[in-house]
Amino acid sequence: MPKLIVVLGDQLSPALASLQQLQPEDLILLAEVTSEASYVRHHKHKIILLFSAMRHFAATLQQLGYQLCYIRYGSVPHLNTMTDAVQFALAQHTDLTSVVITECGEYRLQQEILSWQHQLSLPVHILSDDRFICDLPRFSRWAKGKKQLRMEYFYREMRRYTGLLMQAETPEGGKWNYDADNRKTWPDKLQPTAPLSFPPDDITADVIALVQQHFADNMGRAENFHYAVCGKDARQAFLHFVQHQLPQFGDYQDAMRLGQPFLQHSICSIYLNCGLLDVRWMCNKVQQAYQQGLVPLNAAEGFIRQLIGWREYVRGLYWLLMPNYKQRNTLEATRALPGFYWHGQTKMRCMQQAVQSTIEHAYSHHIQRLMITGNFALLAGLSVEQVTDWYLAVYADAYEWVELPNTLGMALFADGGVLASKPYAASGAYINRMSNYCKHCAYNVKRTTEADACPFNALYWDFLQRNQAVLAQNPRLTLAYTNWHKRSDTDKAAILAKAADTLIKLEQL
Ligand code: DLZ
Ligand code: SF4
Repeated sequence: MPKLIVVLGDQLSPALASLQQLQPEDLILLAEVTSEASYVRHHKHKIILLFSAMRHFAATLQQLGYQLCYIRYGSVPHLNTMTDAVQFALAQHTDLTSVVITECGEYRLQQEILSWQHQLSLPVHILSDDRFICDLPRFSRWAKGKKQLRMEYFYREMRRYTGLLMQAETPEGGKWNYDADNRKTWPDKLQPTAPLSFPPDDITADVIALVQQHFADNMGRAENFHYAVCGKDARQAFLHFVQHQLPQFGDYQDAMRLGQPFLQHSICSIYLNCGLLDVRWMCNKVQQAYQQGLVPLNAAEGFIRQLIGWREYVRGLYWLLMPNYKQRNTLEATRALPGFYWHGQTKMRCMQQAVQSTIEHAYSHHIQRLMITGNFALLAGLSVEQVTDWYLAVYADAYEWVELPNTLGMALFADGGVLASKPYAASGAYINRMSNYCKHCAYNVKRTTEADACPFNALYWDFLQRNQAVLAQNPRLTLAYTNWHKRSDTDKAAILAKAADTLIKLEQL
């Protein structure tokens, strides 16, 4: 009974649940379709990565002797959606008797897939995505009845469940979390190790030409694409990280440095989230490096926490809380996203650096995303919808299951504290402590109301003042509000006036 096995652009894993059912008579469908390529204005590198990785994945399956229907972008007139692609494949291959797909990563597309049950005259089987360690029923059981869904407790359960960095029931080293050791600033003399980059082969060169032709106005330059596009290269990139960067990843994971977009970050979320890397394999490599004495515990634990803790937790929350989660806007943030999020031309050095690496690489690291572009959006009250669409579009590792909780919940506090126990709001002082940006900035980080004052400073106080009704009772903000209320009325008025002026002139910052 031949089946149609549909594989999506972020499901490029040989171990994918639907491919585990593959029989020689089955047909595998991969399709480059307009709707997926344009539901947000994806960065050019994100489209190149996925189309090229899809073509490489298809070529490997074909070499193994499997039958494929691969639809190239624009090759079939009027074929726009995944549904169109499935109908096209079924019309060409009338012997197929069922459709099999692994559950997808976005609510939007999941609704489309659910509609196949009614639209197609064949049974449709949607399989659980066991590339994640915690399946969705297990996450729901964990969440059930809890007043607060804190990542730390979920993470401990995942450590016990996987046995990673565990000595029987005890966490390695006696503590679950070594984050307190992971906030060092970048030393002047230290040179970061560059992540591995991969020159485009013929397949990628074809895709680059396609993206230049059809997505010319999207963010980024197609010519400087340098990511891995197959599992073998992605694994090599990750092993390079483990050997050369992981030893210092922990210490400096929150640091930022002028002209250094990657520092000791792995950038492997780009590969992991489209299926080129396997989360269990990555964690085992990190654990082995720790056991062999090659990396310190704070680095190994910090990295493994991102994968089996944070990543699995945001995915669980996304599916638990959608579709309502996407509508949340607790702080009523509606201001239009300023143009510099797209072109990077701003005198604020920190924003310019974060947006520039986004434009150049479809990447910026987690502190740039949270404490620079995210923090600015939070302080300025930028539209939750526009900000979340921006993150989903511009990062090569972004799919809604991971992007929405991180942006709407963590960075913008729009869920009112489901995900974070306080808003990650910070003035310029934090950015100055964790980077050398302020030394290279037209604004003065020590000033708040003067003409050259750092915009983050007045906006920070204005954020607290204008959201007082929602935030003042938060125990983690008591000190911040006490400091605000200690100020004289004249000071407060001057700061709020400066913030109002800054918000009017956002485009000129
Ligand atoms: C992001 C993306 C893009 C740009 N293009 C395609 C595509 O043409 N075909 C495809 O199967 N998938 C693509 N994707 C990834 C999907 O949007 C992704 O599977 C969903 O967002 C669910 O995570
Ligand atoms: Fe950013 Fe302010 Fe520092 Fe300039 S002074 S880099 S705007 S924090």
